[in-house]
Amino acid sequence: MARKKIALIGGGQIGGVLAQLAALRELGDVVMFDIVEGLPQGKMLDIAEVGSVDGFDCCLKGTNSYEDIQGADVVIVTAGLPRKPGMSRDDLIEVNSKIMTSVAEGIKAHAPNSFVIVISNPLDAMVTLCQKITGFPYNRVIGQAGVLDSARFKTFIAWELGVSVKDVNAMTLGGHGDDMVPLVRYASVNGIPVMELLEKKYKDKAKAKEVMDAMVKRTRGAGGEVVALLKTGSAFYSPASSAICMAESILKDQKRVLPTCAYLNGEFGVKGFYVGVPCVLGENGVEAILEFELDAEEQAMMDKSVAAVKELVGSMK
Ligand code: A3D
Repeated sequence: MARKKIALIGGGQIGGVLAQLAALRELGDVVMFDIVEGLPQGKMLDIAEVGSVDGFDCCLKGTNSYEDIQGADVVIVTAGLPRKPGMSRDDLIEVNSKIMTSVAEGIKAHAPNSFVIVISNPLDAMVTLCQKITGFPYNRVIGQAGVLDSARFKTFIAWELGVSVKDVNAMTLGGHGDDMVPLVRYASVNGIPVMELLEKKYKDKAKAKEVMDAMVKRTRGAGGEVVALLKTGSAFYSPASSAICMAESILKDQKRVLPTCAYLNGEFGVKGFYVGVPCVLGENGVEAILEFELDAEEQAMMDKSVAAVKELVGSMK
């Protein structure tokens, strides 16, 4: 059986970590494309030369030619500018739309059977554009945002409760913007509702709510918090890990349930837009969208988030 092939479009900060993680996990052979000459070649050579130390054996190649992505099973797109302090993700739309247009044309021409995972921002708009230009079926074009947003939410809960992050379960829905929807009602520590644990900890319902509200706020602004600290770019380790988790679920047909920016056709009351929802990811990409009842407050937050996505997508020329 042929080895799987992963193509990375964009060899910057996230692209480099994606390549290293894909190699460490031996997900398949990896090719990295970038328009900067020498950058993808240098990064891939650097990673390849440590295979004997890390114990991986896969073919790693850097390229400036789309022809080299031929036969890719999964393509992960990070091409595009990242945010600088003071910028919102939406400020990137004009420049990154142009980049995404050329990237999607390259994928369409050279990896027509691939599954595409977009990371470039503004995420919801870039996934929409990528699907439109490739013309690939919706189950084959998705975006990474929710795995990371949920991971951030889980991290803050674990820190607050002093428990292992491995035992925290929580999820965010909606767009990858300041209006994302962290689901408080379903946040749990091995099934025990987080709100119940907070109320026990503080012996005060109002205080527990205040603490949770602060975690929700920090989750919504977590990307910006990293940008403000780094000053020269945005988070890169965490988005790379998150996208690799999605790619792995597809490549190994794991059928993991992961919050995914997926095209909705009526689910959660949304039709014709890409929005973050829990999806089963397997060998056919998005194999199912797990729909469930939102309460009035959650639905109102979802509606607000979806409205922001619609406005963002509508602003694309
Ligand atoms: P960066 O390190 O600047 O890398 C981007 C790379 O894209 C550079 O190496 C460029 O040379 C390359 N590039 C530019 N134009 C093209 C093109 N036409 N074709 C191919 N490659 C090109 O950025 P980064 O890796 O830190 O971030 C990449 C993107 O991910 C940005 O848009 C970020 O905003 C976004 N991002 C998304 C998340 C999510 O969770 C969704 C998180 C963090 C960053």
